[in-house]
Amino acid sequence: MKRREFIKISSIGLGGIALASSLYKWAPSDIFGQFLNDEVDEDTERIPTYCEICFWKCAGWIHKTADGRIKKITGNVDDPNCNGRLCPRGTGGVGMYYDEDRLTKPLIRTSDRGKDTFREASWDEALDYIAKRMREIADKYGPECTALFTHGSGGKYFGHLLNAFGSDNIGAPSYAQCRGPREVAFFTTFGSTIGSPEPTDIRDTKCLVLIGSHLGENMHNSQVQEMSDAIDHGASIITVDPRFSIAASKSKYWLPIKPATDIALLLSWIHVIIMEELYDKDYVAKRCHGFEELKQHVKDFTPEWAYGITTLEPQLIRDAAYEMAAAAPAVIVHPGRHVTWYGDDTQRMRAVAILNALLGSWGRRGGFFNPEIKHLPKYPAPPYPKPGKSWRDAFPGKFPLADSVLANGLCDATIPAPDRDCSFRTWIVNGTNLIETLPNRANTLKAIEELDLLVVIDTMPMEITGYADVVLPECTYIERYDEIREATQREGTLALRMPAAEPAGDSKPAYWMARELAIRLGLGDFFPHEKIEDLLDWQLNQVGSSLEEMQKIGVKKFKREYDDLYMRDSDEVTFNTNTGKIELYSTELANNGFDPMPVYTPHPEPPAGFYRLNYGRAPMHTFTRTSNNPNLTDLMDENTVWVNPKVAASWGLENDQYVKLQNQDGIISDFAVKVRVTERIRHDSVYMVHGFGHSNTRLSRAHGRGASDSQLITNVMVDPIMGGTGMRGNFVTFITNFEEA
Ligand SMILES: Nc1nc2c(c(=O)[nH]1)N[C@H]1C(S)=C(S)[C@@H](COP(=O)(O)OP(=O)(O)OC[C@H]3O[C@@H](n4cnc5c(=O)[nH]c(N)nc54)[C@H](O)[C@@H]3O)O[C@H]1N2
Ligand SMILES: Nc1nc2c(c(=O)[nH]1)N[C@H]1C(S)=C(S)[C@@H](COP(=O)(O)OP(=O)(O)OC[C@H]3O[C@@H](n4cnc5c(=O)[nH]c(N)nc54)[C@H](O)[C@@H]3O)O[C@H]1N2
Ligand code: SF4
Ligand SMILES: [Mo]
Repeated sequence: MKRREFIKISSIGLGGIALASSLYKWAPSDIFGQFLNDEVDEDTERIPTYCEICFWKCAGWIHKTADGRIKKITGNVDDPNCNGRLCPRGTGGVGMYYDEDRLTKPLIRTSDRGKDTFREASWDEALDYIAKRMREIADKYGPECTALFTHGSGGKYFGHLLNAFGSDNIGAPSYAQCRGPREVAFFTTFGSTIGSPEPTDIRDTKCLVLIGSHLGENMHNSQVQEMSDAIDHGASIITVDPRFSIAASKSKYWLPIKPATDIALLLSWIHVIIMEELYDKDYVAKRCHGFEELKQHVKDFTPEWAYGITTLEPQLIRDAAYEMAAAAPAVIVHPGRHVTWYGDDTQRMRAVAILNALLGSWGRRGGFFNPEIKHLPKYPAPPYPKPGKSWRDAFPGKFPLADSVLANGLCDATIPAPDRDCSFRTWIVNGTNLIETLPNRANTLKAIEELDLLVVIDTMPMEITGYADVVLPECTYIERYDEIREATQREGTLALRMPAAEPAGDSKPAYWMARELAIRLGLGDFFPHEKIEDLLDWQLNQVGSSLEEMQKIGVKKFKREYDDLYMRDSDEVTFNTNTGKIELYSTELANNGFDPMPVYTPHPEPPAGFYRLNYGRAPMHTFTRTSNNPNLTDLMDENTVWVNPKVAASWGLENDQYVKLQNQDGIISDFAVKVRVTERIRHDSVYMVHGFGHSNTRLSRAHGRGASDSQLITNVMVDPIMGGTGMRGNFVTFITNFEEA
C-alpha cells in the first residue's frame, strides 16, 4: 500500500447488568457477553440502526417480530465502534421507544414559562407559529439573534436550517462542558484535535494511563472492550482518580490523587521522564519543538514537590513513570473526554499531550493511531448568507482559542449587559437538557427569561421542555432515518439508521421538522429533497454505495487509502502547528498571552464541614436522558452519594439513609439522596452519578429519584483559553433533618 507523502496525523483542523455482578471480576464477557447476539431469530427481521443513547453511536440491528413488536437491539459485528456488542444502555435503548411518558404531540405553552402548562397543537399550527415568530424577531434584531443548542443526530438538519436563516450560532454542550479543552490542547501540541471516537490504540497498548477517565463506568463501547482485551494481554493500567473507580480496580497502580492537583502530578511525571532520560530521544529530537525550554521549566517539579500537593507518595509517582517509560511508545496517557474540571483544563490537557509526546506515543502502535474517516459529500445547496455578527462579538478578546461555539457563551450572551453587543432572542434547543447540562442553573434560567422564543425539540418531557414556548416531539431513533454516521476509526466506516417502526403518536423526525420550518421561512431551496431517503441515497451514491445496499448491511467499511495508520521513524512529518513540529513549548499559547508550558496553580479547598462534589457516570445510564427508561431504571433507579466511612462516622451517617446536600452558595438539593458509605471515595470528596434528581413531574419513574449534581454546581471556573466551564470547584455539606418533598 502506498503512503501519503506528507503525513499530517489527522488534521481535522482546529476549527440488566449491574456492571458485572462482582465489581472486581471484569472480563469482556461480564459486561458485554450476554449481549453478543447478532443472530436473526426465525420470527424477526433485522433493521439497521445506530444507537442514540450516547455519542459512541454504535451500529446495530433492531429485531422486529412479525406482529411489529420491537424485540431487542443488538450490535453489528462489522462495526468497529461496537464489534457486535452493545453496552447495557444500548441494549436498553428499546425502553426509549416503549417509554409511555414520551412526547407525542406538539405543545404550545399556555401560562408562564417554566410552569410546564401546555396545550396540544397540530404540526401546522406549531410550525406556522414558530416560523412567524422567528421572522418577526429576526426582522427586529437580525437573524444572528437566533441560537441553536444541539446534541445529537438531528442537529445536522437544524444546523443547516439555522445557517440558511443567517446565523451560525450553533453550540453543543459536548464542547465547552466536555471535550473542548483537550481538543485545543492536542491541537496546540500536535496540530490535530482528538475527535470522537478517540484514536487511542488501546488494542495494542502496553500501558494505559487513565487520569480521571473512568472507563468501565464511562462505557464508551469499543474503548472498554479494547481495554479489557489489553488487560488480558498483559497491559498495565495506571489510574489517577480520587475515587476507587472500576478502572482503578483493574490497575497495577492506582494513584488516589487529591482532587484538583493533577497538573502537579503531570509536571512531576514530565520531570522524571526528562531528568532520568526516559524520553524517546530520537522522536523528541526529530519531531518536537521546545524541549530545552520544557526541561528548564520542569527542573524543580520533583515527585517530592508533587507529594506535598497531590498527597501521592514520591515512589508511587516514580514507579508509575517508569511503568510508562518501559512500555513506550506503546503507551497511552489517555486524553479523557469530560475534561472541564477546574478552569485550567486546557493546560492540564497540554501536560497530558506533552507527556505523550515525550514518550513518543503519538502516531505509534499502542499509542495513538492516525484515524481514517470516510466523508460523505454535502448536498449542493445555495450558499449560506453571511451572518453579520456571532456569539464571539459578545466576548471581545476572550477565549481566543475556542474553535467551536460555547453553549454557555450563547447562554451568557442572551442576558443583556451594557458591555455586550449580542443578545440572543430566540433559542432552538434540540436534544440537550440545558437546565441539567449547563452549570450555574440560575444563569440559564435568567437567560431563558430574556427570550422572545424558546423552541425545544425532544423525545421526552424534560426539565428544558418545561420552559419551552413550543415543544416539538421527535420520534426516537428507532423510528427514523438520520444522517449517515461517519466514524473516525482505523478504517473509514459508514453506518445507516433507518426506521423500524412508525413514529409514535404525532412525533416526527428532525429532518422533516427542519425542512417544514425551512419551507415556512422561505428557505425551501436548502432542503430540495422531500424525503430524506433521496438525500441519503444521493450521498451514498457519491462513495459507491446506495441506500439499498446500506439497508441490507447497515455498516460499510472502506479500506484505508494510505498505509499510514502509524508513523514510521523515517517519515518526515510536518505537523499542523506554527513550527511544523510537535510543540512542547506552545507558540500559539504564547502568541495569545498564555503560559506556553503548563503551570500548577492551587485551587480553593473545601471549607470545614464541606466536601468537594465529584460526579461521573454509571454504566447503565447516560446523563439525564436515560433516567426514566423503563429497562434501565430496572438496573439503577436512583443515584447515591458516596461518603467516606470517616466522614460518615463524623456525621453519624448510615448506609441507605437519605440526606439532602447543600452547596457553598446555600443551594439545597430539591430531592434527598441515599448515602453509600464506602472506602472508595476520599475523605475530602463525595461522589454522585450525574443525571438524576429530575424535577419534571411528567417523568413517572425518574421524577424525584436521587439528587441532581447540576443543581449544586453554581461555581463555574471558566477556562480563559477556550471558555470551557470547570465544574468541579463546588463543595457540599449534608442536611440530615429535612422535610420530605
Ligand atoms: N452537572 C453535570 N453537567 C454535565 C455533565 C456532568 O457530568 N455533570 N456532563 C457534561 C457532558 S460530558 C456532556 S457531553 C453534556 C451532555 O448534555 P446533554 O446531551 O444535554 O445530556 P442529556 O441530559 O442526556 O440531555 C439530552 C436531551 O436529549 C433528549 N433526547 C434524547 N434522544 C433524543 C432524540 O433522539 N431526539 C431529540 N430531539 N432529543 C433527544 C433527552 O430527552 C434529553 O432531554 O452534559 C454536560 N453537563
Ligand atoms: N455509561 C456512560 N458512559 C458515558 C457517558 C454516560 O453518560 N454514561 N457519557 C459519555 C461522555 S459524553 C463523556 S464526556 C464521558 C465522561 O467520562 P470521562 O471522561 O471518563 O470522565 P469524567 O466525567 O471527566 O471523570 C469522572 C472520573 O473523574 C474522577 N475525578 C474527579 N475529580 C478528579 C480530579 O481532580 N482528578 C482526577 N484525576 N480524577 C478526578 C472521578 O472520580 C471519576 O471517576 O463518558 C462517556 N461515557
Ligand atoms: S456505547 Fe452503549 S449507549 Fe453508547 S452508542 Fe454504544 S451501545 Fe449505545
Ligand atoms: Mo461528554
